[in-house]
Amino acid sequence: MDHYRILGALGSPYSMKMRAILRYRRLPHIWIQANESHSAERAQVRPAVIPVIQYPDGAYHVDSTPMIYELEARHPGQRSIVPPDAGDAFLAYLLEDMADEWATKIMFHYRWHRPRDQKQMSEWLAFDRSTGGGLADVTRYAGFFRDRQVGRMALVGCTPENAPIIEDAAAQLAGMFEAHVVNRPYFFFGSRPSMAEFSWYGQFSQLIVDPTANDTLREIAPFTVRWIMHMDDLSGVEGEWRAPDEALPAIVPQLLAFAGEVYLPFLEANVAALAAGEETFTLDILGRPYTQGAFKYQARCLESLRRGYAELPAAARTRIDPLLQTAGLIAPLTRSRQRV
Ligand SMILES: N[C@@H](CCC(=O)N[C@@H](CS)C(=O)NCC(=O)O)C(=O)O
Repeated sequence: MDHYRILGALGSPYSMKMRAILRYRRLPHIWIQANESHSAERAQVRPAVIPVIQYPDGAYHVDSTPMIYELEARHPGQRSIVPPDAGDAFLAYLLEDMADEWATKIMFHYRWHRPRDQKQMSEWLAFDRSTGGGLADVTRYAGFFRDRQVGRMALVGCTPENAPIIEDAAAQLAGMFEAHVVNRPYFFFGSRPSMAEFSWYGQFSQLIVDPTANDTLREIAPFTVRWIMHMDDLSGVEGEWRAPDEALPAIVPQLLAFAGEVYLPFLEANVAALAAGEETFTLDILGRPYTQGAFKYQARCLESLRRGYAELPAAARTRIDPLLQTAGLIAPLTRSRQRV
């Protein structure tokens, strides 16, 4: 095989993220909407999530972040999405991780909180994977899927109690993007995209489809909506990474401040709960108490971020430390590990 095969779905933020990356990197690939007929292929690899990508050598892979780094190793120098500067590479990784692990709550909340969105999206996602059987089959699967997803909401913090916090966060983040995308370049680390923008694109790609999120975003951040559409196919972009003395756009410190205020405290509260053997944890987010279930996977996120920071060459660290300091990120990135 001379191409990658993406087994994904239009309703999957991580699938859209990976497709946009393969497009930008000009790596030959085909897009396959996953359905029942791919169960055997998908079973080749764990965890059971999408996208699953079959590489040209025939092997199956999952999990977007490791796949991003594998693709970097397999195609060095070909339209890389990891900034060559180690400091910027770390910032890109942190912002990528925050979109994957925290901004996904915004996606999940808007999709499954209100009956209007539950209905539309469960039916569309059922339609996407349908292999026949007519409307009855679509409706039957939609009902099953809707119940399953709505049943998972509390686990990931998308509860009615947290809803106002998540919607406030969405508005705050949308405001940052709206001020940013009207400038050129509208990327983070120069005139070419990094892994961070693709991760935000993945989550946002859903917010411009799901009815309530779409209405809201068009109202409060119309150019962000359009930027999301641009991000989908950047195969024609020929850009440069920023020069060392070139300032970062304001959105980078703003997103870092959000990480310092919300994401890292969230990760630390999660690890503390796991260490104490507690099933749920509560912390203050944007001035209100936020409660959710503790997650092992996200304890690994905190460890990886701390390791990434610890392994930075001294010069890179010196360059980005003032930014991290202002964002309140040095302490959470350097606190000694808690056992989980
Ligand atoms: N960390 C994974 C997450 C992938 C993921 O969570 N995919 C979702 C759909 S977007 C999924 O397949 N969930 C399993 C399910 O719904 O059964 C990645 O970055 O690729």
